[in-house]
Amino acid sequence: MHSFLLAIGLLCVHCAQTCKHSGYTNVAYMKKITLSSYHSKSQYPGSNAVNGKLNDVTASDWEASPWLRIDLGKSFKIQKIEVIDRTGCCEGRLHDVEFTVWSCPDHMNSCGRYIGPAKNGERITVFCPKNTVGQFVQLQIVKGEKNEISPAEVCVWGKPNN
Ligand SMILES: [Ca+2]
Repeated sequence: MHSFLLAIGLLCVHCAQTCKHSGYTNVAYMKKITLSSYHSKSQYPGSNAVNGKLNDVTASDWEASPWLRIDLGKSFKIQKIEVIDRTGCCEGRLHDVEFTVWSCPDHMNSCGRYIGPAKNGERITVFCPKNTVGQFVQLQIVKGEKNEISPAEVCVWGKPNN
């Protein structure tokens, strides 16, 4: 049963980058990721956050306020951001995440904050305010002294801004 559910989960994420969802698609899939620091860039590369797989993670090093940033390549209208937490261990490391979207650094848009802590494999969804537009999406842990940001996957639901 577990493998069946996992297969369904993988199918959904795969679907996310190809299927229409009320006109929105996962515009983060296979885009460029930057982390504030890396636990191991070769073992847990940033690309693991947008590769459509739920059985891997990217991981920052330990720091107070680690962040993960996605460059969507161009501006999109963004409806919501989803984060799928890691499985197997350490799921509670995802907590107090601030979600921010912007194109120009002098105009940051907040899409809200997730308090948590997350449960094993939990899918977290934050909805951005209406008409949120941006090229960059950032997740940052904003509480505590020693944190690691290490999601299994991040999906950004957007559509062309034109
Ligand atoms: Ca992944």
